[in-house]
Amino acid sequence: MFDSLSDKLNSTFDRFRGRGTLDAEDVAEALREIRLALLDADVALPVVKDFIARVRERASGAEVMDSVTPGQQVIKIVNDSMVEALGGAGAVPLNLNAVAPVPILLVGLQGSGKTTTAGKLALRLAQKARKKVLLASLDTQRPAAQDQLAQLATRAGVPSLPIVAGQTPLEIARRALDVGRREVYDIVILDTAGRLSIDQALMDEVKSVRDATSPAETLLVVDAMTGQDAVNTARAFNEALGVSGIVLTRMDGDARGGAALSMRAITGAPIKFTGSGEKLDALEEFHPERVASRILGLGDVVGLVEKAAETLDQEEAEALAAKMARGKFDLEDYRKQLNQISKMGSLSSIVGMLPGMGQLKDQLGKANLDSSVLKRQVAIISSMTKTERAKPDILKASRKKRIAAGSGTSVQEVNKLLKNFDDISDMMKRMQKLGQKGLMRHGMSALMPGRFGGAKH
Ligand SMILES: Nc1nc2c(ncn2[C@@H]2O[C@H](COP(=O)(O)OP(=O)(O)OP(=O)(O)O)[C@@H](O)[C@H]2O)c(=O)[nH]1
Ligand SMILES: [Mg+2]
Repeated sequence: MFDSLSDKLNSTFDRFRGRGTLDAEDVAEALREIRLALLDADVALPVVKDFIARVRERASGAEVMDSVTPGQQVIKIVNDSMVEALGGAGAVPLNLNAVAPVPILLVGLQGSGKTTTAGKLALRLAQKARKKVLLASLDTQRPAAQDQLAQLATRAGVPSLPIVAGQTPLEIARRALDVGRREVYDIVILDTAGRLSIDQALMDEVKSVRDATSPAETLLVVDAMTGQDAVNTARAFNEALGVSGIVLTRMDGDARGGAALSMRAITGAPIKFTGSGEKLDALEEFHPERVASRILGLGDVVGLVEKAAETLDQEEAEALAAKMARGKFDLEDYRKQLNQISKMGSLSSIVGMLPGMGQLKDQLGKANLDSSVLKRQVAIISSMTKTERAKPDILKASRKKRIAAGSGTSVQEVNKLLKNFDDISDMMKRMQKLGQKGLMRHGMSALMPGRFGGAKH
């Protein structure tokens, strides 16, 4: 599906990959090539423009890390931007938070794959999620449409609503929910009729069904092979109806992939599933990061840059730990530590590297330093002069007032930060004195000043 796009991007990246230096001209050239590749893959023009602008902005602002080449770094930026365009990290699951039987409504143009998708979803929900699913066809347009769904239901091993000749779609929908309630189904999947093009009659019919059933999901089924048209269809349905998610079918075909890339940006609705064949098990959750790595074929580089970023953090943390262990630890170090901690989302990163500090780590973890507190502390230190950071002893009332004002905090908060810092410095000094042997003999309790030793803090 994404083969051609993938090939083109890769030949651009190949030239890039090993380069030691990159100037603005190189990046501009690469962006031109990426732009052409995306347009050629049928990605909608505004989406391409946004994408390129985003990559350009990030590439110009990015700090280059030592252990990766600038080319690799740009490739990583392209990857991240692509993940975003596809909807951000992680699949968006079906929303089933509603009173059972939860109605799921499938809409879309003729032949887009609604009925097949209904069968696929029923199979998935019955087998993987162990739900009791009822399939109902509201398609009174095409002769034998209801039979088609009944047969799919049999293949999926899921019951379907008995066919009553002459009922309108709305009547069938109501009956489906009645049966769903009476027979205690978890989910009722409603398959609607398609039209050759978006017309008022189709929209009115679907709207009346939607209003009568209040579906938890209104899934738009679109054929990825229709390229730019798929996006226009999605936009029209979304404007008329409001869709909660998109199922992109025929991803197994030789479509150029643009629809997948444009869909989220144009409609705002997440792609929830993709269909990749006629068989009932050919339905996949849509994971933007996996799709991006399929398109870019860059798993290696992305992993490498992520690792480098981690190592950078790791190296900084180790340098800090060494300083702490030597008892040389000033407010500047403390600020770095706070930054590290807020980046890693855990308090224990640095302390955890010191030998035998597991217990303290736990206690620190419990001290409720949430990220806003961390940010305020960093702001306070940032408002100090270099000298003040190195020699906190000189911080008297007037300086504290200035720092509080500069960081948008209070003198009280400045004092609290200094107290925290003192406690940590104290702990460092104790550790110094005890040395490794003392630590083993006395255990962690020898280290604990009031703040970290007691249950309260
Ligand atoms: N290759 C491939 N074929 C698919 C996929 N999904 C559906 N089809 C085929 O596309 C054709 C039309 O699918 P349907 O599910 O009947 O489409 P529909 O939207 O219900 O069509 P109408 O009810 O007529 O509007 C069938 O032959 C399906 O087997 C897919 O993901 N890949
Ligand atoms: Mg159908």
